[in-house]
Amino acid sequence: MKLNLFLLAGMITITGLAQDNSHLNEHNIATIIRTEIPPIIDGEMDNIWESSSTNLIDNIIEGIVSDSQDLSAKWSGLWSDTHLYIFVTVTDDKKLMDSPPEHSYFDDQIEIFITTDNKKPKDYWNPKNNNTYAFENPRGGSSKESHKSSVGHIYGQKETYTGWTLELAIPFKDWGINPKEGHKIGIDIQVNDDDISDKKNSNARDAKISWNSLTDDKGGVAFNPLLQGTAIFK
Ligand SMILES: [Ca+2]
Ligand SMILES: [Ca+2]
Ligand SMILES: [Ca+2]
Ligand SMILES: [Ca+2]
Repeated sequence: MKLNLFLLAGMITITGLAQDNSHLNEHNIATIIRTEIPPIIDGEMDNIWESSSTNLIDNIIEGIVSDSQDLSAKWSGLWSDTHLYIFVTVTDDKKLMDSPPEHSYFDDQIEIFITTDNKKPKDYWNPKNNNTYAFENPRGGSSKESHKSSVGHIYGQKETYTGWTLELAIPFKDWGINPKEGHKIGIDIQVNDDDISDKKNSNARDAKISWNSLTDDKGGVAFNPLLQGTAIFK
């Protein structure tokens, strides 16, 4: 599957000076708990999610976030023999989707980057890599995999009073692996926030937060998988 160049373009932040900020990465470690009961993929938190651990998406890597109502988020993971499940809860005061679908990264959107074996290859987008995945999940739009072919993940979203949620099921058969306890993946989850209409700020998002990356320079985690944290299956 060819690269989604639109997504790539959107993930690039023009920064003037090219700096190597990979040393700034703090490498968070998340725990993904095994579940025998699959969650219902509908954007609502099933009881089974109560057994998962919560990871705060709290690094501001672009723009200004005025408070937690403006933009804050957290994610949890579960795994079974067949799937990785991810739940993201976003708090966002103004829900805005005013950019064309191919530029949905300029709206309210969740981006997920995964290295299936935690090896985090330097050339993340090299088509020869079969261990790298990227997803974009615009609020109210179609969640899609932007890197690597797949028979498809399934997802559910829900609007909440304070923001929105995303619930995702990714089949391991797409990754060609049968993970066991102790398996590690590289992962970062980021949330874009658009609050000001494009007519006023010329087609740009207003802020971006991440779980692990501390920078969006040079395209951030989209081009440097070393900016991913690590999640361990338990
Ligand atoms: Ca659910
Ligand atoms: Ca906001
Ligand atoms: Ca927009
Ligand atoms: Ca928003």
